[in-house]
Parts: sequence; structure tokens; C-alpha cells
Amino acid sequence: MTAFDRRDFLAGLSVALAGGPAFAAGKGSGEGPSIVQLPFANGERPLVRYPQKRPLIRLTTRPPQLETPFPVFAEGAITPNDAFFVRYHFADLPLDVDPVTFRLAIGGHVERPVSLSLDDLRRRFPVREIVAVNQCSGNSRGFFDPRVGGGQLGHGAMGNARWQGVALRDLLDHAGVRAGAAQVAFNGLDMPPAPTMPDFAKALDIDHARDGEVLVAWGMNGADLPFLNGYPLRLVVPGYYGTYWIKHLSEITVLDTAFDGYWMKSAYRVPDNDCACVPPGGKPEKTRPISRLTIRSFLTSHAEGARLPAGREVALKGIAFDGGPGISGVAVSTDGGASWQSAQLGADLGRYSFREWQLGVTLQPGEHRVMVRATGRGGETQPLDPLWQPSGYMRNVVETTVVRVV
Ligand SMILES: Nc1nc2c(c(=O)[nH]1)N[C@H]1C(S)=C(S)[C@@H](COP(=O)(O)O)O[C@H]1N2
Ligand SMILES: [Mo]
Repeated sequence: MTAFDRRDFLAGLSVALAGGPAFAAGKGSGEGPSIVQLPFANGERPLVRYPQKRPLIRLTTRPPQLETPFPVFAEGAITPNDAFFVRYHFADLPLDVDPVTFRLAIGGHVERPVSLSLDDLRRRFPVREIVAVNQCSGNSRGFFDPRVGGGQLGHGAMGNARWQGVALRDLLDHAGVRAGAAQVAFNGLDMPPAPTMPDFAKALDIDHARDGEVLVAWGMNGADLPFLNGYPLRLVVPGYYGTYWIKHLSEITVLDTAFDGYWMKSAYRVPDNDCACVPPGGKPEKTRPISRLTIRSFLTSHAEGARLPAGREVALKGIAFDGGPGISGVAVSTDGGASWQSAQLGADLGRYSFREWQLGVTLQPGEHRVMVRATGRGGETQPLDPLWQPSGYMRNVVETTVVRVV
């Protein structure tokens, strides 16, 4: 973003953050914003326009939480920057990031604490790219039954982008990690509204941080990160839930102990068992930090209630992804799970990316329950019955879309 754009943007952002007329997506002036109905109780949401964004589904104003309208995922395997979802925990966003004076600090249990400018990052380290899905732990939480507390999201708190930046490993090597390092903690420029509240910070084990795939990224789909997606730098943790993908990243701290911040120790934890689940309504005895994405797939070509022509071939299309093994197959049922057919997979953009799929079907008149089930290269697949847990994370049941063939 140029300095000029940024000024414009910041003016717009403060209006939006103040809860003002957040650029109504409605047709003309005087009309309120368009309303989207997510398919669960209390699912009415306004479509609002924030700076650098097309109209998105607003969950909350302070902090800004915006979800991607689901039809966007039919546009292709890459989620456009202006449609990418936005999630913050606190409304106190940085409003004065200057790309010239901005510094990323790397310190803690290292030989040489360093402070790097954006220029240093671009010039002094090999530039790397990876296509990876950023999905919020609570994506699809609104579908939990029994319902759970937290943002009642539809399926739009996910997105897939080509991220560009430098390997975290190269930065850590530059600072020189000292023997005995255990974890690396990450903090961004946004602040809690009161000093008594725990700053949003996350940590990765040292081996994970040094795996060469975790990036400190400035680029997203060939452009600077949109401000609301973490300008000027964010962490990219391929295969891991979005909670680790710290935005406005300004501080990297190597620790010789496990990081004990609130957002690791108390929040973003899941039942410590194979399914990360408990019986509906139950409580886990033991928890662990949330980590890898579970495998998921969606029909994107047709929405619930769509009308399809009878007796003619129709292309069903969609996306699938997992936490890193990569998608090996997608099965589709048009009869509520009685029979399944293998879909054709689209281009492979890497094992952390959305993988497109499609299947030509010819259907008889009537109502059809279309179901999609992905399998990963490790053999893992999606459950037919939803898993439940009290935080409403990690939904990955086989989703069903009812279409009418006429
Ligand atoms: N600085 C900062 N980074 C953050 C957060 C935050 O509140 N502050 N939220 C995290 C969570 S929970 C998610 S799901 C992702 C969302 O990324 P996005 O807003 O770019 O879609 O950002 C992560 N990084
Ligand atoms: Mo999240």
C-alpha cells in the first residue's frame, strides 16, 4: 500500500471501527446494509464494506470480525484478498504502521537480538512462497448442536492464499538460537483494551518454528497484506489453525521454557484425545493447545435449495483441504450417503492449499441430498456425524446440501 492509500485507508478504518456507517453494502444511499441469513437460528448478519474489502458478513464491529460470503469459494482455489475473512480479539488495532520505520524484533534466548526493517527482510533473506489455508478454529461454530458460546460463524472464516515472505527459520538462524530453546512466542501490534487483559500472543515449539515452512509473510496473492489481514507482516503457519497466524507481527521471542500466556495456557485448547471431542454437552478432563486443521470439504457450485435441471449433466464443484498430508480423493453422494462416486481433483497447488474437485452428475427430478467427503494422503477422512466440543472448534463433519432437481 502506498503512503497515500494508507492515509485513505486509515481514515476509512477509524470510521468503521467507531461503528459508524461502515460503508453499507445496500443498493443506494438511505438504505441499510444488505442482510445475509446464515442457516442457523439468529443467523441474520449485515453485509458491510470495510477498507480494502468487498462487502463481507459482519459478526462483530469491535473488534472487527468479518466472514467471507460462501459464494466467493466458487470463484476458484485462491481466496481474493478483498474477500478474505477478518478476525481480531481486540478492537485496539494499530492505526499508524509506517513501512519505513516499522521494525520486527527478534530476541529472547538468542545469541544476537535483532531488529529488522521491511527492507532488511526483503533483501537479506531468501524469499519464499507457499499456498496455505488460514482457517479460524471456530469456523462453522454456528452449526454446533447443542449450540456453544463464541462467534456464531458460518463456513466463511477460512481462506486460501499464496503467501510470500521469509522463512522463520532463516530469521531465527540470523539471530542465533541458543541451546536449550523450547518455544518461540509471537506478538503483534494490536493491544487489549485494558492492561489487565492478556495481550494476544501465541507460541510454537522450537522444532516447528524451525521447520522451514513457517513464514513471516508480507505478501498475499501478489500484493501487500491487506491491513485487516495483518499489514505489514504476519506469521503463516501452514496446516495450523489461524489462531497461530499472528497479524501485525512485531515481536518474536525465543524462550527456554514453554510459553505460559493466556492464549496458549487457557484459551484455544481442545479435548486431549484422538477426536478432540467429548459427548455433546460434556466437558473434557484434559485439554491441549489446538494445532492442525482437520480434513474438510465443501460443495461450492450450488447453494442449499439450488434448482438443477433434470436429465442433463450438471457439474458439481467444490473444495477440500486438510492439515498437511494433502487431499488424495473426494467422494460425492447425491442420495444422502446411500452411494458415493469419486470426484475429479483439480490442480495441486501444494499440500496446504484448497484442492478443487468436480463431478458431472445427471439427476432425476426431486430433492437430492448432496454430500461431500474428502480423504487425505494419510488415510484420514471426515466423520458422518458431527464431533462436539465445548469451544465449538474443528467442525469437519461431511456437509450436506439439499438441491431441487426439476
Ligand atoms: N495480532 C493478531 N493476530 C491474530 C489475531 C488477533 O486477534 N491479533 N487473531 C488470530 C486468529 S484467531 C485468526 S483465525 C487469524 C485470522 O486471520 P485473518 O484475520 O487474516 O483472516 O488471525 C490470527 N492472528
Ligand atoms: Mo481464530
